[in-house]
Order: sequence, then structure tokens, then C-alpha cells
Amino acid sequence: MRRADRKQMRKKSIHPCQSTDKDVIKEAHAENLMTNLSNAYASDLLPSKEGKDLTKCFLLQVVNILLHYIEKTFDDKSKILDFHHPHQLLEGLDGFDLELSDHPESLEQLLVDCTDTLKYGVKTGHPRYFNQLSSGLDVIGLAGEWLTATANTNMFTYEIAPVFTVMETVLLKKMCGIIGWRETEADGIFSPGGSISNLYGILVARYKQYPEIKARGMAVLPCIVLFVSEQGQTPFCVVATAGSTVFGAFDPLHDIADICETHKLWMHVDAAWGGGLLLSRKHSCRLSGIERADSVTWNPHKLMGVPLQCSALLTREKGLLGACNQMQAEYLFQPDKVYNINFDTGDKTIQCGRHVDVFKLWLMWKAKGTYGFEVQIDRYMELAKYFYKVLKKKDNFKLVFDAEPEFTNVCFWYFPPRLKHIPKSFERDQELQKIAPKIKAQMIVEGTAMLSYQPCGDKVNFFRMVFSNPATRQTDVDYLIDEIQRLGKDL
Ligand code: ABU
Repeated sequence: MRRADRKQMRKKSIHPCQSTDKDVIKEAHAENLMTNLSNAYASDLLPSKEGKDLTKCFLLQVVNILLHYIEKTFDDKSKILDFHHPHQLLEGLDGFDLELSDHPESLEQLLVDCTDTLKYGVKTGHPRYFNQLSSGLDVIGLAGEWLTATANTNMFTYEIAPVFTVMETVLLKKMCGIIGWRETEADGIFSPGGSISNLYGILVARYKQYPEIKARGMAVLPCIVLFVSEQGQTPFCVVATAGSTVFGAFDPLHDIADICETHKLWMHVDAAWGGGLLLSRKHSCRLSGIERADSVTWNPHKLMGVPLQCSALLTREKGLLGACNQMQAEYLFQPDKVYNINFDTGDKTIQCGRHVDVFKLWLMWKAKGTYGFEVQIDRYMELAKYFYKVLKKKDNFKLVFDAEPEFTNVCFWYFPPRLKHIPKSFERDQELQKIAPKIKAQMIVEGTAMLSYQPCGDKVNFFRMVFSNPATRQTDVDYLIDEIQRLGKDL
């Protein structure tokens, strides 16, 4: 669409954001404001004097853009993405210019840029988006993100985030209770993603075993290792997985806990993906034994569908995170504050500054209740079972594992007719290796669906289907199977 057309469209879409009051003067005033967007700049918005109406008008336009995007996201007939190569984005597309200039752009141009930013992105809430473990677009979670951004505060002290820091303790306590740590003393922190949460778990494990590290550093420690090698060094921690990224596999947590207890090792469970399953009374048994762990990573931005990012590191023993990571910056964590400084959580982390990731989760939990998450998660498990059963019956698909999936991951190969009857051999696998990337490439170009693929060990490229998107229905699953066959049959 040409820019002039887009401008025209925008002018048309302006009216819903205006007052319903028929007063002619008000209408004229609003109309005037809209016209003014092309001549107005960020500096005309609040806190500029007289900036109130323009601010409202601008933000309502942003909301219109978001609403349009949300409607498109949930429309299974819309494309998931309008794919372009990085060099095309860098060169500029239809007036969408990523370069920054020395002079300000008008508010109208900013609205065009906002529209284009979403236009050339990926609709991760689309019902046929299966590409990542984190997917979906939750409207309540989105509202939580808006409010969080509006508050624009830092989680490091109660002083500047009184509601959010206390909210964090409520959520951490809730999650620790669900894990099965009944002690009130459990602890934790929200961090920027699963890997960082795992890092916190390992830091605490190391500190627990060797508290002298805090004052004297690594040099006074033996050569410690995370996994016991055959030569053995000095192990201090075992990391178990509850829901592996590709296969969705669960380690036997009780067996691992037995070993950890015997050898006095810290047990950390990476349940970034699988943690959400604890909310399902039907399926939480997959994580049996997690209550014996010392620390757990659990990402609500995965199975629970909370907008990115939202990842928690939970520890069974209180106080270790603080003792391990604190730097006691005097400019933030003054001991003589007016309130209980235990709510100054910033010193439990190595980050100092910390984004507010808790509000959207809290708001979604309020909106759904624990049972709402359970219903959603049980439905993913049903969809995975359905997908598995359909594939099992199709002779041009082969499951990577024959057994029913443990989780919502279903891994499989598609065999085009020319490869279907060729027995497994190095040469056949060399050909099969190319199939998934080719199908995916075409899918992206056409924007019809998205799912991931990877090789693993001796297994050549296979697709990983995964369910964590609340918008997905059985018809989308059927569509995906047909789509893979359509794109792959002549390869
Ligand atoms: N933390 C890794 C997630 C990878 C994925 O979404 O597939």
C-alpha cells in the first residue's frame, strides 16, 4: 500500500477514537487535533502545557493500531508474517526506514512507523504459530505489559516499586507452594529468561557449598564441576530437566534427588518449559520429585502463555540468593530506611536494575484463576495427543519416537513420495536432512504457518511441533499436516 493510501486509511480510522459527543465544536477540535498529528511532534505531548488532548489522540491511535494487529493475529486467514530478508529491512521497505535522523519525525510518521513495525514482524499469537515454546497473545497479559510500561519503574527497591515488589513475593510464594515446598521460607526472583534463572540456581548452589567464594573468590575453591565426569572432579550440583526443549522429556526427578541426597549435591531443576504442567492435576505427576529440588527454574512465559518475558528462579532455602549475590550498594540499599528493607529485592540479583515482569502474570492469574491455566494446559496435552495419533496413521510421516508424547512436543519427519520407500541409509538421510528446511522456508515465504526443526545426534533434521498457543484449534493442526504435505510432496 502506498504511503498516501495509508495516510488516507489512518484518517478514516481516526473517528472511533473521538468523542461520541456530537457537539460541533468538540468535533472540530478533535478533527483539528488529528490533522495536527502531521504537524505535531513528541515535544507537543504531555508534559508539554496544552499537550493533554494531543497525547490522548496519539495514544488512542496507537491503540487502534494494536487492535487492528490483534484482530489480524487471531484471524487464521491472515498471514503469520510478511517475510523479508534482513538486507531488505535495512535498505527500507515501502517508506519504512530504520535509519535514525538528527531531526524529529512528526507524530503521524511515528504512527506509520508503529504500524510498519508490526506489519513486518511475526504474529506470534496466530493460531498456526508453533515455532517457539513461548507463543500466544493474551489480552490480559498485554494489558499488564501496558500498565507495567506506564509505571516504568525498577524492581530493585520497595521504595520505587512498592506494589510490584510485594506482588513478586506473593507470586513466588504461590509458585513455591505449587512446587511442594510447604515451608514459608522459600525464596526466589524473577529474571530475564530461563538461562539467567538457571545461572542464578547454579550461583546459589555454588555459594551454598562454598560460601567462602563470596569473600575470597574462585581461586580458593577446588576445581568444581556441574556434572560428574568419569575422572571426577568435585561435583557440587546436578541439573535435571523437566520438559526438554526439543523432545519435551522429563528426567526421573526422584532418582536424581536420591543421588543428590546421598552425595550432598545441590539439585536444580530446569522446569522452564515443563513447570507450567504443575498446574494440571492430571499431568503434574510428570514432575513428581520436583519438591525435593533445592532450586527450580520456571518460565510462565512458556506453557502459561504470559507475554515475554516472565521467568522465575525459586529456591527452597531463604536468604541464599541475597547472601550469594549482594553487593550492598549504599546508594540503593540503605539499611536505615523507613520500611522493612527485606522488600528491597535488588540485592538478591547480579543485575541490579530489574524489569517488572510480575504484573502481567499476577493479572493473568487473577483473570483465569489457577484452574483457568489448568484448562488451557490440559487442552494443549489433548492437542498433542491428537496430533500424534493422526501422524501415526499417515505413512508419509514418521514420528521420531513411537511412544505417546510425554508433553506437548511431537517430533516427526515428513517423507516426500520419492523418499518414502527408500530404506534408511546414509544417502537417504542426506536427502531427508534437506526436507524440513525446504518446507519451512516455503512456509515462511507464504506466511501460512511456522514450526521449528532441528537435527539431534544421529537424527537428521526433523520437525518439532509444540502446543502452547491458546488460539490453536484442532482445525489448525489438520491444516498444518495438509500444508506440510502440500509444500513437501514434490521435494
Ligand atoms: N529457551 C529456549 C527456547 C527455545 C524455543 O522456544 O524453542
